[in-house]
Amino acid sequence: MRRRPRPNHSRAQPPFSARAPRAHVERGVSDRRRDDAATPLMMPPGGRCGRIQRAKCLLEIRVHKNASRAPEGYYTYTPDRPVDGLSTDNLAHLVTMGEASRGEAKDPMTVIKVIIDTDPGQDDAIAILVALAERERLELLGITTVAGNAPVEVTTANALRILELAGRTEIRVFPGASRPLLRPLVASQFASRPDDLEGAGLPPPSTPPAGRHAVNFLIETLRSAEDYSITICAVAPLTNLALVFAQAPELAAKIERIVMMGGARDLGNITPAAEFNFHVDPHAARIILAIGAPIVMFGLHATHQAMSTPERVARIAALNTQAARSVAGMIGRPRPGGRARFGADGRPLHDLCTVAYLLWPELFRSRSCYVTVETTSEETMGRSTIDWWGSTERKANAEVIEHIDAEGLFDRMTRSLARLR
Ligand SMILES: [Ca+2]
Repeated sequence: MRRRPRPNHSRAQPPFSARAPRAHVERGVSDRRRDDAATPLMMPPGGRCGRIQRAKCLLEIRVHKNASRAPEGYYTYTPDRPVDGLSTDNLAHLVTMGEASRGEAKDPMTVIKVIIDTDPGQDDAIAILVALAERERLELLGITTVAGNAPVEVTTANALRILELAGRTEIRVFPGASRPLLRPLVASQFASRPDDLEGAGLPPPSTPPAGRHAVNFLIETLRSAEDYSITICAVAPLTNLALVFAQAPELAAKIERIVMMGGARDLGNITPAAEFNFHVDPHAARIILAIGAPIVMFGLHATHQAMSTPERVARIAALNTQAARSVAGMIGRPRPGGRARFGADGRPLHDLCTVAYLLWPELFRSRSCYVTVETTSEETMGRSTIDWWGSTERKANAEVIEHIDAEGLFDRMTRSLARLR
């Protein structure tokens, strides 16, 4: 599809009311183009739809007959930033300005181009496997690794082992940053493990990593991409991405969205205040939250809903494929203290949520919030500050996931894994 020129709102009167009510994201609106193309968003006279992500010009809006000044029909619009409360009057204004155009309903099913930035990690591994299983919908351009769960040499080897498990060694793994931007790599319960794919039963990799650094791969890939065309699943400390956007901030325009696992609305896991990924590289997290690209954030308050209970693990194990045996072997191991911490036996599959969000957005509910990260206090280092109630009145910079349909998530994830060998 040919891309529309980016509308220039700086010269025009902003078409959206600054007083538009702060609204929760209508579930799936930004992904309607992929998942619900046959049912365009209906906008009644005087109606208003929810928040719309900056996205490719694939959002379809059907306006009812007699709806304000905009004639009945389908429209496409390419917002250059997330907007709240698109109304029929706004739409009429956009049509007048030539920024929205009337067209026919069409099937805009597209393949999502994805890079996974990761530090495998068992839940990273499962996220990668599901992405590989859904190759018709996700085009995995490459995997970039970073120090986090383990040193980068180990996370790189683990990424290669996962690709070999799935028989997808044509996908390259690009080793990235070996330490956070400003702080030493945190020695944690995670980093102290020699092999964080314990239970997977995987041999050392036989394929080598790519000879290019992750940051160079990311910059070159983004630079040659169309605007708003690349999605990044960021499931590790954000060091690589911070280095990319520090070097080339203009590349934020190439990002369709960054779906990240990081932060917490409630308690931390690596410290009382902070979640592991944000704590390991808080400065990188702070940089990424400010680059201006659409961000979807999975904090611990959300990912703790994605629990691999014994029943769910048993359903995966019953697939009895190579991949399923590895997954069940990793997440079926007893987790001491799991029930006390999470309210259920098992472990949360944090990173899986990011890939699942791209595939099945209807399973998630979110809220638009301003989010930043603490970088000065040692006691709360890496704490995510989420303006849940809008008390600062600062412009939202992230869709913060609030609720996950966990049963739906595990059903679909199990079906995906069944497609692997
Ligand atoms: Ca991870």
